[in-house]
Amino acid sequence: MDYSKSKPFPKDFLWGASTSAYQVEGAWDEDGKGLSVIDMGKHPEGTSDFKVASDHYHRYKEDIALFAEMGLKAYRFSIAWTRIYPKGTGEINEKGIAFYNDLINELLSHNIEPIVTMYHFDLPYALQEKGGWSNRETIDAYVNYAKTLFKYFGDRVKYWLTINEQNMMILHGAAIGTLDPKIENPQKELYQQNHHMLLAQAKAMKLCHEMCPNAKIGPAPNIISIYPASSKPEDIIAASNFSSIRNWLYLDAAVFGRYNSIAWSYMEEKGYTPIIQEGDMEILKSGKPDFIAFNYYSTSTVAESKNDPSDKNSTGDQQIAIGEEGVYRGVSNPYLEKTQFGWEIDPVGFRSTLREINERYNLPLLVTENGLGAYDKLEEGDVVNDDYRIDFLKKHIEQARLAITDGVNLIGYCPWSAIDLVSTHQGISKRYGFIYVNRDEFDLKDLRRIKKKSFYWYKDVIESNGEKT
Ligand code: BGP
Repeated sequence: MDYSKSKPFPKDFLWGASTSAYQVEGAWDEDGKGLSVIDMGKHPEGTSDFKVASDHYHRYKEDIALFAEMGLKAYRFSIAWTRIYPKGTGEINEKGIAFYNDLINELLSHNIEPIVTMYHFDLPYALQEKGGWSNRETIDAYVNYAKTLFKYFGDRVKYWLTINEQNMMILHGAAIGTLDPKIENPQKELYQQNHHMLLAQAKAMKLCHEMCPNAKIGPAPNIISIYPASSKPEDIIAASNFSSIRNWLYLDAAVFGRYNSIAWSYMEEKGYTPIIQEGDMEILKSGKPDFIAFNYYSTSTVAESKNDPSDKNSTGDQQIAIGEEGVYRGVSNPYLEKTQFGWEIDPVGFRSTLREINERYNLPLLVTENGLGAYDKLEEGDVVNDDYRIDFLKKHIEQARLAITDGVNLIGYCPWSAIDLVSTHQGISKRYGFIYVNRDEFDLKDLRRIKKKSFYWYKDVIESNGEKT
């Protein structure tokens, strides 16, 4: 399609940017905050922990002023469950409520729409000690937490996201730091946890509609097109297998309240099917999302399984396709370049992903993450020339516009990340932000904020409603 003939971005398009609490806030044990599984996790050698992160907890006003200067219409952030309920449930921590009240009010005073992720990887450790998502009581704890969020913030927050990247927690929990190391046979247990998360999500969506009739709520998995390595029929089946296991399992459950049949037969074959209690399927059906939020970084390309253990070429990274014996085998795509961290760059795949989700669910779509992790260099005079990031985002925005022209109801685009923050497992050196934070892995320096070249570029994009990229 000819880009010049494509439709414009809608007038009220939510040009935004994203962060998550534990990666940006710091203040890990301040003002009554409890410990999360992330606080208790190990960090790969040479990478920072999350104790100070970007110190956003203390500098949110300065940061929001910068977001406003950039012209953001929306800011997608997560609430740390452990600031609201230090033990996951029980007593509310008023200081946590106060912090997010202030943050939300600050955003609104700058006309920035808050988009709130209720849970972004940081499960309260007190719940983990009682079995985490393996324990059905965690469903109740999550619903109780959701109720508190709707009660205190529902008068001002119109967009809610239930769970960030549930699919990545199931498939790559060890890499992102959410997998409980005590679980011996993780796969089967993880699908039981997955079932519980799906129930918690459905209940929260229903509750949101009851308590905040003007708000909208949706899931936020990581969804990507899966390409077959060739036109060989077995490769096509492998791609379909992986897509069902990685993508559609999560969205079919969220939207239709049922398990995807290919994913279910996969779980049966492997012995991973969860125990489903009476009434569970009704609960799943009772939660209806108003939109689908999703994170997109790259596509995956897969070939038929070789049916031997060499298929298990796990790299421990959430965006690099692994394989599974008898199911599929991840291969690299010869047509795509890679980032400095080995993630394939595929703007056209972004359009294809948007089209696929739209065709399957026919719901409004909101992109809650997309971006380029790179080793940025702070040059003399406080300059960061991140032209590679501009190039990456520009190409994705152009493809998003083509998807809109294809008929996709895309309501917003929130790249990762609004400001530099600590990556899930690759430290602060893997930067994504429009705003540079002056610190290294272990030297916190002065943590001062510096506008990157991409900051000025994104400001122009927003100002022109996507006409100028
Ligand atoms: C997603 C997560 C984010 C974020 C991003 C980039 O999986 O939702 O929390 O970190 O990926 O990943 P990374 O930090 O590993 O580069």
